[in-house]
Amino acid sequence: MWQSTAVIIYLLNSTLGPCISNFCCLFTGDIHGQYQDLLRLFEYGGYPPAANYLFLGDYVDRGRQSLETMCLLLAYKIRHPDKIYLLRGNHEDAKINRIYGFYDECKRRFNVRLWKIFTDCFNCLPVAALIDEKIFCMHGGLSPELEHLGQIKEIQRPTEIPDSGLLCDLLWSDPDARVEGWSDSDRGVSCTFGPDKVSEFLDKNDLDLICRGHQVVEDGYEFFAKRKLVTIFSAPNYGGEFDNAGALLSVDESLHTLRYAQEPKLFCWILFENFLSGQLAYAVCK
Ligand SMILES: [Mn+2]
Repeated sequence: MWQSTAVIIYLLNSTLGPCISNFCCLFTGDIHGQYQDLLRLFEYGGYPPAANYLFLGDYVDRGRQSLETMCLLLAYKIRHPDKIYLLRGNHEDAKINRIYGFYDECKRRFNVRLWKIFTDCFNCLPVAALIDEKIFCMHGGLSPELEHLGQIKEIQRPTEIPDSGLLCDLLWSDPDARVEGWSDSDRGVSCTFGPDKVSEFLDKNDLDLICRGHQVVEDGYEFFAKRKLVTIFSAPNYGGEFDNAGALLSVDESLHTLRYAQEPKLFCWILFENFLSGQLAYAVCK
């Protein structure tokens, strides 16, 4: 049954992952097994199919309930395939979740075979999404090897995550304001990129915004490169060690319409919601 689930997900998403039009949706960052917070997030944003969701990866590891988190998200994916999209994070990888908690949770509560079946499923997940041809989404960030989006379509799935190269960078890289161009990452994997690389990539591909997760940020969201990139993180009080907020990012349909009706390509309106406090912050991205 689980193998067939993996195949269903693989078939439902094209090789680039979702290329969605007119998709008024909530973007969601790292969850990391914080299942109770995932439920609060749904309570705030609406349980599928009441709202559309794009999850940016890192569902498992660190937190205590990776299994519940993954099972609920997959169940929604099967039940409402056009309402929820799950991208792959660097923790949806056997090499990583063997060490950081998911393997142990599967083994303790069920068995190692279950972990292997999840590995097969993770190897099928798409790695990037494109919303309305304007918002480019992935878990980590840009890659020095990435020139145009067509290259992502060529990545064959199922696949493991290699130690370097395009696929690795999409899931592992980070923005760094101190960097110009590309630099080595403190993570020891992949690289960091400066604001110049964000602008360059968006201009070249006629995009408005990069939306990614992967880094814990104090408010649950954080801009970079003059609001051309945003980091979303949805695990509040991450691991019990941080006092960060968790955020959802929503792109509103009417504002989208406004954008295209009045100032084509100029504005991207975004509403940030801290789903724990209910605090709202509005932002306009040029
Ligand atoms: Mn990550």
